Amino acid sequence: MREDTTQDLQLEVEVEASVQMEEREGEDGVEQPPLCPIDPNTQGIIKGRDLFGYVGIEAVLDQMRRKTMKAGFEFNIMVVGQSGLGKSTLVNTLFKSKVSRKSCTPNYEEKISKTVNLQSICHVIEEKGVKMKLTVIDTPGFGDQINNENCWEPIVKYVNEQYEKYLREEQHVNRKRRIPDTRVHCCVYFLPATGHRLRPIDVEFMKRLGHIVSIVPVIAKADTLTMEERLEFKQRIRQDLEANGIRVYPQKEYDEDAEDRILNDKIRENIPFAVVGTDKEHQVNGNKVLGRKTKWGIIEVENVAHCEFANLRDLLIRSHLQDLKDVTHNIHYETYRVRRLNESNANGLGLSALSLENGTFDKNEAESQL
Ligand SMILES: Nc1nc2c(ncn2[C@@H]2O[C@H](COP(=O)(O)OP(=O)(O)OP(=O)(O)O)[C@@H](O)[C@H]2O)c(=O)[nH]1
Ligand SMILES: [Mg+2]
Repeated sequence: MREDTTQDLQLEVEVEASVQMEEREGEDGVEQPPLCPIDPNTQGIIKGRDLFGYVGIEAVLDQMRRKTMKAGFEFNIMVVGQSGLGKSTLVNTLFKSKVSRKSCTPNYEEKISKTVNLQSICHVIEEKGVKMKLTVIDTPGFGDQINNENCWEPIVKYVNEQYEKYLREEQHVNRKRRIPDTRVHCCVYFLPATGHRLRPIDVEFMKRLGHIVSIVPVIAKADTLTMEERLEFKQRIRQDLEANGIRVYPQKEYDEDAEDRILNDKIRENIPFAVVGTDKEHQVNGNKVLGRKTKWGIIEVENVAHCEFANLRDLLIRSHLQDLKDVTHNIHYETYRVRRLNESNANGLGLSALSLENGTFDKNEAESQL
């Protein structure tokens, strides 16, 4: 009891002293030496029961957490690559794997067939009260046509269309409080495990995509590679990516600090992830595991000793989800926005219709939305 009174008194003295200091400073505009010496060890940090100085800034984190939990996350991944590399299978693996096993039970029992249209698969996943709307955009594979020239166009068009949608929403006079985000936050690009190096078509495709979206390359059907082949192939792909100036995620120039750099360097040393996909579950030691059953054993998809699917999933969801969203918003979308607004300023009009290369809005639709 006595202790408290003494402390209160002390606090009062401190407050009074600081008021006096302010007054003294203001008297003739010349800075005066402080009346009482400042303890160099505390340096103005508010400690313990100094409730007079407590503002509650740290509680902002709780506020942000509560708001984000209520609002939930939206995260959109796109899978791209040659036909038959296992894109649709990997999408199923992702939804069937630990990311969602508890919270959704997708009915994918029917056989996966060739993807002919771009399609979105969406699930709301909930873990410890945090909701995430995970959308995976499955795309038809390329490489089936005799002429594969411009096979990247539908993908580039789709990505840009989502930016355009967002931009138009942002420019509405009565815009929504929360603009639905359909922008592609990450593009998982599938490379065949059978080659020696990056193929010209992959170089061309990734070069174009790398300017508009974050690309995470993966080696598909990695169960066909031995451990040595896998290491060697990964290294060669990294060399080729660098030699061709292909920008893949996480990019060095967007590392925010030394801590980021250390974490991202590890990922950069490990890409492309060698993945295996499946939509089947098998019994291993009494546990149900996602795996591919072969004559010589079961390849466990979520086992890091077998393949790098779990590393890919951790990168996309556990460690870099927010960063992928930030890079999409602050870099890719921003580049798109600036270009579109410059174009329309140059025309002296509002947002003009998109050219084919950018998207598909026709002029009437564009005007009616403005
Ligand atoms: N060995 C092996 N086979 C796989 C793997 N993933 C998928 N497959 C098989 O590859 C075949 C094609 O798989 P899909 O998932 O349809 O391939 P896709 O890339 O979606 O093909 P498109 O829709 O034509 O673009 C199927 O028979 C799958 O069972 C894998 O990791 N390893
Ligand atoms: Mg498919």
